[in-house]
Amino acid sequence: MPDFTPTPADRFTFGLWTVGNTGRDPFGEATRPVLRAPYLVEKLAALGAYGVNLHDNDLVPIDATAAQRDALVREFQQALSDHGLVVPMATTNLFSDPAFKDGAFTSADARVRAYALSKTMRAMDLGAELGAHTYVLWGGREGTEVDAGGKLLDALGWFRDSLNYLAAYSESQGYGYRFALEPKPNEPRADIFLPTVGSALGFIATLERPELFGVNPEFAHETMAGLSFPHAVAQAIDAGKLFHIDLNDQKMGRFDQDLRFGAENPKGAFFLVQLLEDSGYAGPKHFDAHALRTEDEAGVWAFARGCMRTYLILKDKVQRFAQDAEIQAALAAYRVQDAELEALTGTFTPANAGALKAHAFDRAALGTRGPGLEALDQLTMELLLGVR
Ligand code: XLS
Ligand code: MG
Ligand code: MG
Repeated sequence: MPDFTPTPADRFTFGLWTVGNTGRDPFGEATRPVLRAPYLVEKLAALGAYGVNLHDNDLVPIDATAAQRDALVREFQQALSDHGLVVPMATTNLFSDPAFKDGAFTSADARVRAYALSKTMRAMDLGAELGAHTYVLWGGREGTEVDAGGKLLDALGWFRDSLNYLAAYSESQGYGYRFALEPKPNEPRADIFLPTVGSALGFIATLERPELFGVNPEFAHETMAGLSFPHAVAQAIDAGKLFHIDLNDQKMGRFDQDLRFGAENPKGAFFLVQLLEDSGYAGPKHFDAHALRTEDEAGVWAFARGCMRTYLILKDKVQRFAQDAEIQAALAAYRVQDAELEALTGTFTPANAGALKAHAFDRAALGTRGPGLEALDQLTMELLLGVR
């Protein structure tokens, strides 16, 4: 039995804001004290994590002086090098400050849009200084509660202009960032722009440098929209756009919970891990989640260890699934091949189309065949429940 202890080779990352979460929610104050960034680095390294990610203001307070900023960055870099952690991803806090209450890149106020660009460029400088190559853009305040302002089309245009600007800045500085748009349907805004992975993929195609942009899908976000996370991730992989991933869990139809990975929907988590492993996703596996508000610091580390262990346990299940003869036989039986018809459907030619239209299909037989999904799914469940 493997012991499921993570190592940096597993490429697990956490945000400073995740293990540093103090338990504050819209109805209650913090339940845990603030833990400083160097301490979080030390603890994550001891647990076997690979890296740590951050928003600019997770490390540097928004009103810090240049000297304070430099001292905090130096201290953080020292902790990273002492404990062997890297910073693969950075992002900007464009949601906490009241200046962004009606949007950052999509604010109707040109001064706010300009401030958002300026703040993001400075946060990109910080990320580059720390070695990040992925830049996440989560538009938490890019949205509306009411559409009386009539800015829907303009907002998309302002958003596009900002992303084009930031990509050009990255290139001009030689940062080489790959940008990952993170969709979310709602919270904190009632309706956030680019609410799903599909919306973000469509928008990327309209940018000046689409090759620099991909997505950062989050389990909780697609689930909040009532959508399947594995389906969203599959579409991102298919488009060559899975630049990063935020792993956590979520009850459908609830407030944004950021639960421990696999805590609520282990079967969905299994199919997600299978997708990532089988498709050869090589990026970091980032846990964008936090310990329950009920927990003390011990609970925070139990949470972090739990995220990584669950991933490794599911990865082991993925291997067992691939080696299970009965499951593989059921999978093989599920797919029906037909060389003659596949020769006609592979490529359009007038001759193939003509032959296909003339072919006599046994429609009744197609409709009566049982594909065996009940048995296959039960085998999967038994494997997940540990009896195979
Ligand atoms: C919020 C988002 C946020 C982003 C980074 O729901 O998940 O944490 O990942 O700004
Ligand atoms: Mg989230
Ligand atoms: Mg996230």
